[in-house]
Amino acid sequence: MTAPVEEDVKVGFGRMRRVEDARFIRGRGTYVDDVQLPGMLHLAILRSPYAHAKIVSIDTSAAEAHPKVKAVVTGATLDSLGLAWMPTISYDTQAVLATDKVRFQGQEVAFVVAEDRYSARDALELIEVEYEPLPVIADAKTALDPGAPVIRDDKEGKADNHIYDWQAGDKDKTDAAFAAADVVVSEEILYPRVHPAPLETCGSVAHLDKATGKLTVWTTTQAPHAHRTLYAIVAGLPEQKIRIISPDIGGGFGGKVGIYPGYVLAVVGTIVTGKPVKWMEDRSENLVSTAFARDYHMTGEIAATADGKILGLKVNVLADHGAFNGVAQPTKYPAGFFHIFTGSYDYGAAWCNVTAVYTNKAPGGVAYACSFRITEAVYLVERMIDALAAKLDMDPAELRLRNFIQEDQFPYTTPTGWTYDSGNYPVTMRKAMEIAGYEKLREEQRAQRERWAAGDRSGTLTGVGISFFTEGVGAGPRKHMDILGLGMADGAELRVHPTGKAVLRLSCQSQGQGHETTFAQIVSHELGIPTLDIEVVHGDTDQTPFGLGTYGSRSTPVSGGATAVVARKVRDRAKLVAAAMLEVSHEDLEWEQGRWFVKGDPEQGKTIAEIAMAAHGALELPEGVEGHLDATCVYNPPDLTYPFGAYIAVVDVDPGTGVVKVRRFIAVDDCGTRINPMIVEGQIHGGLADGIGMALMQVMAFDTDGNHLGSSFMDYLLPTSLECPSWELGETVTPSPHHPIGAKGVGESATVGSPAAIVNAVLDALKPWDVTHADMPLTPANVWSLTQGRPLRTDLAL
Ligand code: MCN
Ligand code: CUN
Repeated sequence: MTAPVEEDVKVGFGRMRRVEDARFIRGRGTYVDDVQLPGMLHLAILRSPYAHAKIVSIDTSAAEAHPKVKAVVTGATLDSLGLAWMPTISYDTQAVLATDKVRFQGQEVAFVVAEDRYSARDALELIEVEYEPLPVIADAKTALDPGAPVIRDDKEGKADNHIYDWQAGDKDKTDAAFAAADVVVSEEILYPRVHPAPLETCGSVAHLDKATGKLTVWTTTQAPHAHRTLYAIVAGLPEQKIRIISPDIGGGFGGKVGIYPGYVLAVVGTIVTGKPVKWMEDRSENLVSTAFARDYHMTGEIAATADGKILGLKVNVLADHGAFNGVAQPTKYPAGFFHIFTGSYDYGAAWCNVTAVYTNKAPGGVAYACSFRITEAVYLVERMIDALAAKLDMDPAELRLRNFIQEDQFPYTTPTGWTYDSGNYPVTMRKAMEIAGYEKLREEQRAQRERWAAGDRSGTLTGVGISFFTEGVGAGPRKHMDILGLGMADGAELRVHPTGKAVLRLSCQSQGQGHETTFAQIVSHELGIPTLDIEVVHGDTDQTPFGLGTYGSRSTPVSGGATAVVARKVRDRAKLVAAAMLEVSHEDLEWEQGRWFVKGDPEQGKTIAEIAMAAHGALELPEGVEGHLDATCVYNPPDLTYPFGAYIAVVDVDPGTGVVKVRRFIAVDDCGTRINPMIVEGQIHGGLADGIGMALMQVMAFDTDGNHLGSSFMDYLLPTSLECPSWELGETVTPSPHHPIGAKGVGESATVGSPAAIVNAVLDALKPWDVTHADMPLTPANVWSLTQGRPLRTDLAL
């Protein structure tokens, strides 16, 4: 249903092909690994084979004797410099190189810098480490057992593996709602550990110029300014002497938000050797050690009346954070925005408790298209709604429609205190049902079940699954949201050159989302300058204003706001200059896209290009009006924006083999004003594919010794086009009332919303066996086992 791009829109919003693709499809992008500097050395990291073990001794002498090795550094060396531990963005600490013991398989133990990548790797083999294995916590459920081995005994006085307990909502009110309910349904729901697995792994090229004292780091980061400040704080380097360049990035998906030991080691490498040093992870390193997502063990309880009016929701979460708490969340919210778990429904009471624990697994980044844990929250509530529908024997679409927050209730404050900006959920839901042909699908299913009941069990069973999500994206506001004290506002800077061409400098950083196109489109929309005449500069701290970067789909809500506001500042300045040019009062001027003209006399006007030239020229300007048209702005968003959508998955399940095929996927998204509908659809396509991956294929599994069972793409499966149907997209447009152009973020919507639809669909297909529960990933083996030993119901009407 995606319309082809017949003709690119030239000015403002609309479909146009991405300007950055001109270099990407020609293989002319510049990624970190493309950076080559004279005399550059290569760094490789020795990683722990054990999940938990004491380091008895390390002998580096053979590695040091390797002819091409320039340096070998261990935790002990870093310790002597006070750099063995670094703070994480969640106010924890993390070992840069292990000193006392290793705490997860793949942890950084030592590094080698050598003349080439291969010699560095070879030399790793020459380092002798003696380990003394310790008992392992590989299952979060055992982390708090009495007598469990204490993983973080580096922390003074720490006698258990508890990280935090955190609550939201009103417990008493929720208990009262439950007491008054006709039905209560509870479910244990696991959101398994998954990995963002971007095309480009993580890496850095660090260069400390001894002559100038300037440290330049080309690095795979989604947040260059935040990295600069954190390097300054952690390493004690003067911030003006640090330049972070985040060049073209081959996918981030949240995995490139945090600061990993490898990044820090590249900096240590250049300091130690005096040469530029490159560190680039290989695929296994990326999978084993860098960023995880989810790992939420959730117990949900939902209360309702007999006719399906929801009264309350309770959730208890056990969160597995791995060996170091490195999860990126705004400081006030240790469990991110999980407590937007009440979903898209109107009921008065909700409560959640999140208990986080340490385990012997890799620590997390923000990780994987999550808008700070909303992925888990949406999955939970959408599974709970289906469980309730099954209990009440109600159609899951009907149950949702009966409980939606209504249009006139917006802005709507949830029972956990979040204010949704705008929405019209029933319309979006009905649109998805219409595209799906919902009633017809149910008829098809009924006929199929009758046929099975009558004994003809050939072919597959159809399942139809729904998920309706509301996300909260666009962190700040800065007063409420910060990371390590840095507020979440974004800067933008706009220069309009004498010839009317413009350069926009942004604090956010694209990892493939098409910012060079869409942010130019925002300026174009506001000023009428053709989009292709606007250059977007981002990803270089020396060239762009401060801001906290790209994640939580915050670029459009925050930097997009900054861009619209800065363009409006330019437009206001242009008005004064135009008034001087036309020798009229500025109050007599009116704007149309691209020009100011005299009210009632449209012939009398000046285009932005004419005004730009005059603003740089010798024209006499009115008192107080500066020359030029350049402007800057810092945008502090008043609140999050709340995109939403209705997803319907149609699956064919073969109960004999357990194979699930996603036959159709209908996604109706509402992200407010769409700047570039083609890019929005591309974001949704990617997220839906991700959803199939998580629902059906992906899991980071460990054995009881904490050995990682998915260190290559042979074991950790990614979805391909073969698993994806031809997506059927629809849209509704409900602008955000508090965003300058009414846009909400969309970059994570489909990843957040889609897994529940697929799981709900598979369970729907298996309804004849009364299967009501399954955990992701729904691999053939998992699905097959769900029906084993269960009688097939033959009385089933839907
Ligand atoms: N857009 C639009 N109209 C809207 C909303 C967005 O045209 N109403 C456009 C934007 O201008 C931008 C794109 O859609 O070009 C995504 O915008 P937004 O929703 O603001 O998200 P961000 O740009 O902040 O991107 C971050 C988001 C996140 S957090 C993850 S994770 C993810 C995602 O984007 N990682 C991605 N999509 C990704 N896409 C690619 N190709 N690579 C990743 O790593
Ligand atoms: Cu949570 S993944 Mo995205 O926010 O970079």
